[in-house]
Amino acid sequence: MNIGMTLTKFLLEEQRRSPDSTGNFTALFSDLVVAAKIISREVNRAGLIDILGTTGNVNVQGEEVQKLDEFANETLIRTMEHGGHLSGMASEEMDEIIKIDGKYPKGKYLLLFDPLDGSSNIDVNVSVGTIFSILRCENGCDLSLDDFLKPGVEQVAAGYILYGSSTMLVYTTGNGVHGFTLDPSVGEFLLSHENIRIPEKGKIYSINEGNSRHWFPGTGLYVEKLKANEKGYTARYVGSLVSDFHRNLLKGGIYLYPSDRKSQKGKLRLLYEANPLSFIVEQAGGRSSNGEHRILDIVPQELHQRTPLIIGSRHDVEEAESFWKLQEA
Ligand code: AHM
Ligand code: MG
Repeated sequence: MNIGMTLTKFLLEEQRRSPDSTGNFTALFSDLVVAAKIISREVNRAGLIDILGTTGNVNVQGEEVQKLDEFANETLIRTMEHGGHLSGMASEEMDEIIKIDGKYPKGKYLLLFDPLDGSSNIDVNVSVGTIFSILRCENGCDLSLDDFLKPGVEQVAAGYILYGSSTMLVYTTGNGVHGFTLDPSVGEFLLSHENIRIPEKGKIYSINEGNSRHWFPGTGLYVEKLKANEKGYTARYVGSLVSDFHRNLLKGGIYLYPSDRKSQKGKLRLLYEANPLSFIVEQAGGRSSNGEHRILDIVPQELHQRTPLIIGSRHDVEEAESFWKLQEA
């Protein structure tokens, strides 16, 4: 382990390797780290302060908004709007895009995020996370919805913060995947997982089997095949995508949230969940698909678009895809 390598230092070194870099991106990341630390602090005090439970509101996805969801959303917006590095943001919790208006200077990037993924786990002390995706802002930053509707291949960075047994930040800028662990005693993210590679094949599968009565045939056949495998797959499903993804990234495995008869378009959001995690998994040597197409090639039609997601170790995802031709509506 590279003792004392903070995230800021690591980013500066990356910046120095790219001669055209202006430092804007590093500064944007520093703001993001501040937001992550604030959210982490609040998540860690949940139960001690009045932050558990619902706000009584329903979000654009039709889901109940948790107080911590709202706190994380507000923290990200308030921390990121000042810096002058962004022209706009989009959040899973907000109906519309957020434009940086006259109050603060505009920058050349767009930030898209799921402020607190795994909402159903908040009240029961199970790991949750923040997922983010960064796009370059074209058109001189005269912002419109279309600037956000870019395929995942156009992301310049993506990552997540996992509020687990420790708080970790994992990210990619297209030069591999790196993980940092928050050391609460020094208040810094320190390099703990350099150049993460996902095993080519895993032994873990993660899917909500409670939905099996709604599944299309291919999903059921695939899961049965895993169970019959003599080498023995094991099921692990936290129900927080970030946690399930992170475990499978480190240990190898596959996560599936397919479309089914109940959710014809899948459940997860393309721009806030599937794209950033797909960028990471590919950078780590893994694969990601909606069953028919590479996730990163999908051209979004709407901000809150949902997608089926099959993501993880390369061989496992390829095998799952071979079952998808058996799906039927
Ligand atoms: P959220 O962003 O509102 O928390 O929803 C996404 C979550 C994922 O974290 C998780 O993998 C999935 O939804 C679980 O869904 P289900 O409870 O249907 O299995
Ligand atoms: Mg989510």
